[in-house]
Amino acid sequence: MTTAYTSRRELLKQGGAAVAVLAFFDSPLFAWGREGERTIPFLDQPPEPALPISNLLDWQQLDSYNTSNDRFFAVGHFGVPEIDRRSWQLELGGRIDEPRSYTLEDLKTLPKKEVVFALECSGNSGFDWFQGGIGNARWGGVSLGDFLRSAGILDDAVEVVFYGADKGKTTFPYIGGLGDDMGAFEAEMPFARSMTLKEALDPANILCYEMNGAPLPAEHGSPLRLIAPRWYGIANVKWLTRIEVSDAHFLGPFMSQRYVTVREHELSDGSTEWRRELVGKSRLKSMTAKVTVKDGAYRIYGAAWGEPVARVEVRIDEGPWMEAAIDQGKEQEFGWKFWHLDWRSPSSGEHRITSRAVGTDGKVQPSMDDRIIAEKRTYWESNGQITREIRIP
Ligand SMILES: Nc1nc2c(c(=O)[nH]1)N[C@H]1C(S)=C(S)[C@@H](COP(=O)(O)O)O[C@H]1N2
Ligand SMILES: [Mo]
Repeated sequence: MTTAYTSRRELLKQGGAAVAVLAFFDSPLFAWGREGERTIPFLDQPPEPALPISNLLDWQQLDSYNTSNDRFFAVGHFGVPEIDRRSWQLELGGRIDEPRSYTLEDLKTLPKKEVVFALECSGNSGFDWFQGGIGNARWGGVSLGDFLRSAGILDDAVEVVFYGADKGKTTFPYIGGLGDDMGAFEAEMPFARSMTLKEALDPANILCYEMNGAPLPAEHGSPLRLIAPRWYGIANVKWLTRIEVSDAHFLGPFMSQRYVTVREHELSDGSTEWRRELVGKSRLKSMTAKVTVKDGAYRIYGAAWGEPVARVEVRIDEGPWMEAAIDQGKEQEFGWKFWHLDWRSPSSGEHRITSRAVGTDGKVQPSMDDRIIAEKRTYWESNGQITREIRIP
């Protein structure tokens, strides 16, 4: 497992020069870009957001590897809950030796762990106005796995459920079995998501109380949130109040009604099968951020994330795929990668720029007509290749 902390320690073993170079490229001093270059605006600028999601990333302004806390996008389905930070405690219960409550000070006595992780909303790129639901930060906290294990997990445990302090009305449309004897009803429920016990024990997960070295801000889940670096934003439960180790499968509304991908899947005999799948693990993706020019030399910049990225390729119009150079984030297992490609002598007029990430497992970010994207009838998990349009003067 690579965290910011362990990778730096590993680098120390490799010798001072490498450390100095990498530390420089990862430091705020490394300006991503060329001095004095000018951005050529894309023709396809996103319209005003249709939902109250604050701080959507403005891709053309992207210039620092970590997104600052006050510019990081925020999503809350039931608003930001009011939490009294002096009396707040985390409850741990269910299939463990003994239920217990923890103050933030209790948690801070455990070893601190940091992870650099690009957190993306699973709805990002699902709408034309929603292209900036992503940010990259250094998250600090304690290992979730170590925390759970220290409580003594019982043998029959299969899942871990994470509850937030934020609550809201949920409509249950129809919960009947044979016959519709149980009609729709409403109930007030806290935001909650679960993972299997095995997924929860992934050493990458942390119970997080710090963001980019500062206390976790209110809108990002203060005082404590889950950071689950292999997952979309939805699994990263904010404002934690309770963790339950369970012997049953949890089916909260954010795992069964909302955040479900529906596909109209064609079977080999030509018939159609409707598939409903839970939105969970993040997917391989890339995005072109901006095109700049300096003294007539054009350059394309972008980012890639979602799964371990081996390389990024870019094509102009219907041309060949060209490999981009990765500038930043190489040594971060879960951080986004910043890349660039020099665009030699573009002709004047309109052009289309498409990027695709290639995973370390050889997987390629799907094209828009790949069936995994084309068969989708919902906007979640929109990791198809994104094309941006530009006019070169
Ligand atoms: N308790 C709680 N946690 C939550 C949510 C929420 O509404 N309530 N929204 C989720 C979603 S959909 C996303 S994309 C991320 C966003 O995290 P951020 O606001 O820190 O960017 O939080 C997730 N965690
Ligand atoms: Mo989200």
